[in-house]
Amino acid sequence: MLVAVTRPISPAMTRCELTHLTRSPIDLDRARQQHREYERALTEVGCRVVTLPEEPDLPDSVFVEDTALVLAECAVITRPGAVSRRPETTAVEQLLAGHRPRWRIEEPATLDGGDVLRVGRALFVGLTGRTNAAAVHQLRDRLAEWGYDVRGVPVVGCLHLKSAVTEVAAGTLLINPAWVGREHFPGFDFLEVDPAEPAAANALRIGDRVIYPAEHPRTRDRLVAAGVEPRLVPASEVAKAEGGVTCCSLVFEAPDRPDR
Ligand code: CIR
Repeated sequence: MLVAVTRPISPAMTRCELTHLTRSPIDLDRARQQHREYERALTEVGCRVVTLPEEPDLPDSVFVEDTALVLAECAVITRPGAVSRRPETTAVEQLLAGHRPRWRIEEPATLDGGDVLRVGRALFVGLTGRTNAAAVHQLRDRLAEWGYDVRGVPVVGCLHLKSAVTEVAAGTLLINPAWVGREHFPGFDFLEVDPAEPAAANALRIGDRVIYPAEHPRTRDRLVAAGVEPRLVPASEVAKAEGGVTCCSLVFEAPDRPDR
């Protein structure tokens, strides 16, 4: 079955890292309500939600996606680009120890999971303020034995590759072409975000379902017109921390073991 690892909103979230946005007040109660709704959506689309303990001193710890990349064959523990986020990997690595052989991204490489878009055996890796070329090389070297094709992709204007592009249906990418070029994804079909909603390219596809923020109605209409009926979730508070729907879970196949 599919497991979705999540972590609660930290009480320190108001001190989160910010790169492209100016700080605006995060309503922690509302953020927690929205996170519960997100977890309900994960359950609805077929995941068993496993929640790690809260991290009161790690402001960005709800964004578990950035701490690991879980593939069928192994789990890659990242070395997050923001120094404040590096301690987040410890609890995630412990949990993943029960599921996959693990290896770590090592200095001088930095990698945030939000920069990795996996489509089949292709791993598109955003070159951003958080993820560098050394990480692309380490991924390529370590994953070649399983046939992964690891490609570095330049990204400008946003935090992570998956802020700019995600897969919303087999072979179809939802993209903001101002932040990442289509030419890096040969053979795909594209759906562009509405120009009034630049942050609307982050969708979470699980099986044939798509979890999508309720705050981007124009792009949602484009998805629906293209035959994608998203499960909407309110995500206004994580958006103030430059997070979206992919960032708040790590989803992977695991045997059905109710104990973990
Ligand atoms: C950060 O700057 O690291 C957090 N405030 C937001 C991380 C969002 N993660 C993601 O898009 N994968």
